[in-house]
Amino acid sequence: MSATGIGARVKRVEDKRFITGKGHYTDDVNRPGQVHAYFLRSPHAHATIRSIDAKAALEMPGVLAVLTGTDLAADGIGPLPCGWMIHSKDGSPMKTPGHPCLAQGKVRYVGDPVAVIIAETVRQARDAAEAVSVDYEVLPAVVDLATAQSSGTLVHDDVPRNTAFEWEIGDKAATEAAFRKAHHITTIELVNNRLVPNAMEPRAAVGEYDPGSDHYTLWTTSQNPHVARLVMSAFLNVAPEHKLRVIAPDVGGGFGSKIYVYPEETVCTWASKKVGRPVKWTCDRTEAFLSDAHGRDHITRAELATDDRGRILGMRVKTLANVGGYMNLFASSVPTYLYATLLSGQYDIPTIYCEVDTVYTNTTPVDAYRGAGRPEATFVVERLMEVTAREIGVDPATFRKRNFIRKFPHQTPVIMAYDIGDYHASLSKALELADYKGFGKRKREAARRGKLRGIGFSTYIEACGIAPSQAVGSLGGGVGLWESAEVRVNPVGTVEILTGSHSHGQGHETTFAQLVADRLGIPFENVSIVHGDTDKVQFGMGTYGSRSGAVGMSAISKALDKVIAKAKKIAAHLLEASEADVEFRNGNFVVSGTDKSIDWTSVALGAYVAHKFPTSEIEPGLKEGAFYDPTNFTFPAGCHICEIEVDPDTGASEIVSWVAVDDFGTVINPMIVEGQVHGGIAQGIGQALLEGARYDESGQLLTGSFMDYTMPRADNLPSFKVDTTVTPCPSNPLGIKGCGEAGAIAAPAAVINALTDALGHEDIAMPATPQAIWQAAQKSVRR
Ligand code: MCN
Repeated sequence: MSATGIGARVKRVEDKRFITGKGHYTDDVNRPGQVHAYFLRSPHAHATIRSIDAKAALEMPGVLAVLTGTDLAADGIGPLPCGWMIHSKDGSPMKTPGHPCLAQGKVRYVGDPVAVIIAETVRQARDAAEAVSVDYEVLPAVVDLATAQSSGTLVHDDVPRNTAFEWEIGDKAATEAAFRKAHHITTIELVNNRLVPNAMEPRAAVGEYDPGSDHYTLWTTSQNPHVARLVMSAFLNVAPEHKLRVIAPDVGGGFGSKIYVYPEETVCTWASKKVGRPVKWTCDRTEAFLSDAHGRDHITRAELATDDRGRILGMRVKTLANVGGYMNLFASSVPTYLYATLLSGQYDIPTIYCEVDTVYTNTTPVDAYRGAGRPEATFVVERLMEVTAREIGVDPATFRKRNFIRKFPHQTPVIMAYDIGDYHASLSKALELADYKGFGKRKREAARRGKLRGIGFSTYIEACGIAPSQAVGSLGGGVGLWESAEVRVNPVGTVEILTGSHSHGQGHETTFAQLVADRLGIPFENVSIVHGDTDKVQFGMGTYGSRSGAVGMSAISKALDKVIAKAKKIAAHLLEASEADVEFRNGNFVVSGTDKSIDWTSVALGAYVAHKFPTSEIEPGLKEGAFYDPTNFTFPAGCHICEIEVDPDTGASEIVSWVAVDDFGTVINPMIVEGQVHGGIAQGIGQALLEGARYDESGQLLTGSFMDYTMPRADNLPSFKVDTTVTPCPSNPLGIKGCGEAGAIAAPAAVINALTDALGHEDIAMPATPQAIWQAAQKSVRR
């Protein structure tokens, strides 16, 4: 392995600019003549807008315009789309009333944008917003997910029971039959708490219209600028599409929350033409709490049927999923195909039946957040495994081992066909690293100090690199799931990679360059990665579902194959040898069995000088592109073990040890992968112990700032012990499985399983705050 090749711990090249304050984010973009947007948002969760009076605001200093939903409608701009069509079990299509960029007639959550004020400065726009008079008729709000379907109030008048769809997967009759045969049935009820994404950089946009060329440019904090352009150009009526250029410069984290086309960036683009000036908007943290799509928010009842030898016979799950006030772009796929299809976990479960009712409430829209459906599935499965093991009196590790899938490929009863894995290997390694055998001793020692100590497992699976396009399309996904790449070799042999993937913290500039340097045998520094600009990269599907390694890098690999094939032809002419005799090794084209060779740089130059090969047969230059559509998802899996100590007198908890053994197939950069795992675990621990969005009965977000919404900090986290096992993924040429979400998927179940173990199996909901732990500890002591 070279010092910068595949498998090397190369330091992230992008970090130099990030940690020295030299990153270039959307808020750093300032255009000549730029003005500022401020969004007036609804203070009510549910209300009819009787009228909006902007006269006074329009007369205030610096104000150029106050635009509302009526102006959007007058320009023929329709609602934001939803990208994934789900059908209910009765065959009816999901109910997706439009999501207007600025409210039309009604507001449906606190923070719903009602008007945009455009002014010379942000302050002037903000001041003017106070002078806009909106006459609301406040309506009762639907806030509680559990009762939303039976509420007398409708979030959307044309959606009965506030239910977007009632979906099912699996074989109901076979599952019922399995439960009838069961020796033991475990039943759990759980809530997967609503989370606020809180990327470090809030969303931002600068829209600019150039009347000379009739072109728009939008700088924005997007994870997938090409999809944003496609969607936005369609409903902003920008035609042809290329008259809108979308640039996502450095983006400071997304975690899924920046996949969608939101109202604000769309409005800035549209408004730039209306006011004839570039329009800038930067979200503040309070707005972000209200307007970034939230994550999770499920209520689930789940049952597991086992036989008298502790083998799983079947699983039954009923989930209520909250989508908030509107159906966001991917919101319908998250609680369905990204959730229920993973309920088999790592286990050989003969039959599963799952129903999902997806429900509107007067709350911020909910969509994908790191893991998107897969943490919710893992939480259901791994809590069921834990509770069942206790109820049937089997050690939780043994119970898992007994039910692991052993043979691959494995067809689960819920669509997914797992290609490869070795779940025994990751569990065994994790048990060793966690010194599971010594746990009893540590628990007794903790008890002597008055502490309750528990250990919890999460043997999770996830599906990344969502694919293939045809399969996803047949399930209602309105997008292709391939990725594109172009390899441009310059005459001096340096290489530019244009990729449709987007990096917003995952280190693509490093790992993608490692792949290229490794394949071409050129210095790592001679490779640069271009992404995030629709005028530079022709098209791409962007980044979500931990797909950039498996899908994005595979597209690069495919384009590299083509470049090498062409370079070989040119090299053969330069070497005056037959192409069949030329081999490409370590950056040199070598005539087999001789010492004749020519290096990469000379061939690159030769391709452009083009004197020594017939240009009628071989075109000059060296540049190739590829689209890569994988044949399957990748299925990363692993075992996380959490050990926790609880002080029963105060409810304080401390995670004292964390072991993670993950299988990400071939690892390109172990240091980056470890960083991804650390970050994901931190977010998962945040969900389990600290974070939770809460609304009051009227739909006001009570946890709307960092004073009330607790993010994990370094002192909440232990030092993680991370390791890997490797089963190379067969569905892409590099053998890569995604790693970007694994920690967030695995961690919540490991924490809660450890806590319930510490608390004498007293159930506890997330976030398990000190108060909740203290109450559970008191119950446990009384029992
Ligand atoms: N990698 C590797 N070897 C592997 C797999 C991946 O070296 N076997 C490298 C990749 O080359 C890439 C990184 O690890 O540099 C993550 O790769 P991958 O798992 O393919 O995930 P993506 O790059 O597609 O990133 C998306 C994923 C998701 S879905 C969320 S959510 C998330 C995450 O990554 N959001 C993040 N990690 C994040 N990290 C940061 N800092 N910020 C976010 O917003």
